[in-house]
Amino acid sequence: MKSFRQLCIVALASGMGAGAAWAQEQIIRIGHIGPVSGPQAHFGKDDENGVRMAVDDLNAKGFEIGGKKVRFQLIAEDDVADPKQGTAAAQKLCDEKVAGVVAFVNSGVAIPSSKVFQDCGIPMITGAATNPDLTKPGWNTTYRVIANDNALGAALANYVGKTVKLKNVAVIDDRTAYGQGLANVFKKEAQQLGVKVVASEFTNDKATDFMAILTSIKAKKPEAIFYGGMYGQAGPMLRQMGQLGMNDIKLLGGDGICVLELAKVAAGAKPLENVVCAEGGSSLAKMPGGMEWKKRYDAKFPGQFQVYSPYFYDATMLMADAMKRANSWDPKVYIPFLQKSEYSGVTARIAFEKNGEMKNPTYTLSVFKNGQKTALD
Ligand code: ABU
Repeated sequence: MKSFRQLCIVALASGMGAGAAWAQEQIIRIGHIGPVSGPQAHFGKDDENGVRMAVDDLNAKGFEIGGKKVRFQLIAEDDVADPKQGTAAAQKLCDEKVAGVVAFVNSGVAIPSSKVFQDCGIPMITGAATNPDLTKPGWNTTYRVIANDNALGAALANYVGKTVKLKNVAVIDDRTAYGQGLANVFKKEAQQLGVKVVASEFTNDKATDFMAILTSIKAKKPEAIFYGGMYGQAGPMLRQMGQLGMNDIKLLGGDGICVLELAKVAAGAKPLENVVCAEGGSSLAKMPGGMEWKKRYDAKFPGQFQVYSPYFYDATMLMADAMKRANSWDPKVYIPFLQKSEYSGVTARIAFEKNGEMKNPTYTLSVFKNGQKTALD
C-alpha cells in the first residue's frame, strides 16, 4: 500500500531493560459497516463484535505479512439499516483506503454498497446479508461466507411440502430486498411441491400493527404463514396472531427471525411455539469451533451474542489469511488469493465459487422450545 495513511508506521517500544529495541508495525485497517443503532442494532453490534474479536486475536498473535509485523485496526461505521447511510459509509471507507471490509446485515444496504466497493477496488465480505442478487454481478470484490436465500427459501419450502406436508400457506413480506426476495423463493419452491399459496400480503420493515393483514389471512384458513422479514416485525406479528386466536398456525421465516431476540419481542405469545425458521450455517454445537469460540465471545461481550458474529469473525480471519498468503495487504495483490481461499474457520471450511458465494453452504432449521431457540436436527 502506497498512501501515507496506509504507510502509517507506529514505532513501539518492544524491549525491557538495557538495549531496548524499537519494532515497527504496519497498521492495516479493516472496515465494518452495520446497523449499530436503531431497531436492528442487536445484529449490527454482534457482527461488529465478531470483527473486533478477530482483530484482537490477530494482534495478540503478532501477525506478520511478507515478513513485516502488522497491527490490524477496526474502522467501524453505522448504516442504521439504511441504504443511503450504508453507501455513504462505503464511500467513506473507500476514501480512507481501508485494506478490506467485513460488513452488512441488510441485503438492501449490501447490494448498492457492493458497487461502491467494486468501483474503488476494495474487497467486502458479508456474513449476514443473504439476498442472492448480491453476487449476481460476479465482481471479484464481493464475497459471502454464509448460505444465501435460495438455500433458505428452498429449505423452508421442503419442510412445508415434504416434511410436515401442509397444503395451504399464506405469505407476507416486508418489501425489503431481503424479505421480498426470500418470500419469492419460498413461494416458487413451495408451489412446485404442490403447496397452495392462499394469500400474498405485504407490510414494511418498520410496521408493528398487522391486525388487518392477519384478519384477512385468517379468513383464508392457511396452515402456515411465511414471513419474509426481520424479528422486529415477526415478534408483534406473533403477539397479534395470539390475540386473533391463530394459535395453531405455523409462522415460518428465514434467518431474520431465527434469533433469540424473537422470543423477547414475542413476549410470551403462544404462537412462538409454532415458529419454524431457517438460518445459514450449522448450529454452534455443530460448527468445528463453535462452542469454544462462543465461550470466548461471551467472556468478551457478555449478553450480546445474536447469530452472525462467528461468520464475521471467520470473514475477518479469512481476509487476513489471504493477505498473508499474498504477502501483501494491497487489494489488487491479495484479491486473487482471497478468491482461492481454503480457510478452516470456526463456522466451517470456507472456499468461494467464482461469483463470491460460499461453496457447499449448510443451513439449519430451528424451533422455539420453552422460549429457547432449538435446532430441529
Ligand atoms: N439475512 C438476514 C438479514 C437480512 C438481509 O439479508 O437483508
